[in-house]
Amino acid sequence: MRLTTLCYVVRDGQVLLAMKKRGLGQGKWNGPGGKVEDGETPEQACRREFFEETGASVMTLEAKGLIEFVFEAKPDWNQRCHVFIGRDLAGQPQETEEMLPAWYSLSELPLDNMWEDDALWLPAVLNGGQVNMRFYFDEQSKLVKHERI
Ligand code: 8OG
Repeated sequence: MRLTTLCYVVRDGQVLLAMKKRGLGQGKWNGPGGKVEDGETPEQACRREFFEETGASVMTLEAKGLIEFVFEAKPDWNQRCHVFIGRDLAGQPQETEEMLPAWYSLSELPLDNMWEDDALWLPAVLNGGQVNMRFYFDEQSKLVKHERI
């Protein structure tokens, strides 16, 4: 299964999200992140992806758990995703070829324009919690079931 990362930088009651401009999840708001390359730790991959997608560097990362995304009709898309909360940025997030970053209030997450499962775990993680869950999606990338892992 592909290893991936997600990073949510939190500052002053806001979280940095980014709208994915291409590929899996296009048009959705999400934390920056992506594939862990060979020889990288999830934390290294998280820092690299964050920089590639926002042009800023995240200084401090806190591991928040693991989520498995299972696409039964498209096993190539299956992922084991390491979730991080980030603090302290060097540089200003800016639009890149892949993502358009924006700060959202922690109390006004754009959940209608995020992956459907995010509503089930992201608020708790942003509130200091951990996540260890598996989500199953059908061929239209609709969430069909979930379980704790
Ligand atoms: O390398 P690539 O951008 O294709 O990696 C996919 C990214 O999309 C990775 O950061 C994880 C993220 N992603 C999914 N599904 C879901 C989901 O259901 N919720 C969230 N928040 N992110 C997801 O692939």
